[in-house]
Amino acid sequence: MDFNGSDTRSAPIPGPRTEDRLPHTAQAAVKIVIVGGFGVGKTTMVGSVSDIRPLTTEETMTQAGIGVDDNYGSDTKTATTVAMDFGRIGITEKLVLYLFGTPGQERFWFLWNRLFEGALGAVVLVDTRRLEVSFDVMGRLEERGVPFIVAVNSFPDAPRHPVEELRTALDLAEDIPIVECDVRRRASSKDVLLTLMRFLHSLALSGALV
Ligand SMILES: Nc1nc2c(ncn2[C@@H]2O[C@H](COP(=O)(O)OP(=O)(O)OP(=O)(O)O)[C@@H](O)[C@H]2O)c(=O)[nH]1
Ligand SMILES: [Mg+2]
Repeated sequence: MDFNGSDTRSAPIPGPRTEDRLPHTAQAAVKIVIVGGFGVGKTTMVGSVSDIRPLTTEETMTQAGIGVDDNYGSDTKTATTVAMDFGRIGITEKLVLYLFGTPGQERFWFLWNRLFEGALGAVVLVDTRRLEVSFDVMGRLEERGVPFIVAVNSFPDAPRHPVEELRTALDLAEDIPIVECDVRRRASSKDVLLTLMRFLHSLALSGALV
């Protein structure tokens, strides 16, 4: 890149790629956040379900992070989100969701409140090996008045619990949906988003969504 300010011949800034343009049928767009603890699969979910190439802010986890960063599962995980993930999916011809994945490392949690601003709803991604992180996550969403559903990302070596046991363990209200998913699969991630949209719709109908 040429940083010489006197050079007026620099290449024009490229416009949006054709495939990134909003479909002309789109009439409404809503913001959804994907939130959860370290390494639960937020970036994977945004990447698997997005219609456009997702924007990610992943940094390689290095020796420098030892003792500072969480390291659960880091034998297989080499990168972590430091700001956010961004993607987009058309749920119907008219409705488009903008997806914002949050960073999971505790030292970046201060960014969450900004990411929650203007969000219509959230997906709390849960790993059953580390349920305790979810309390912080759900507490923050409740404080901000962002309705959420819980999606259990089923890692192969994670313990399986019946949904009602999970509901009790997470101290979740009866009406909050809990779904199982494999965020590596687009269809599974899309099902999670559809569940959230149905939940938000039912809240709107009951007058609980203001
Ligand atoms: N086996 C299995 N691996 C998964 C699944 N979902 C994600 N992974 C893997 O688990 C790792 C964690 O995924 P990420 O998407 O980076 O998790 P994250 O929540 O964005 O992580 P942070 O941004 O660091 O908090 C990646 O190596 C994924 O390939 C799953 O459902 N099953
Ligand atoms: Mg991530």
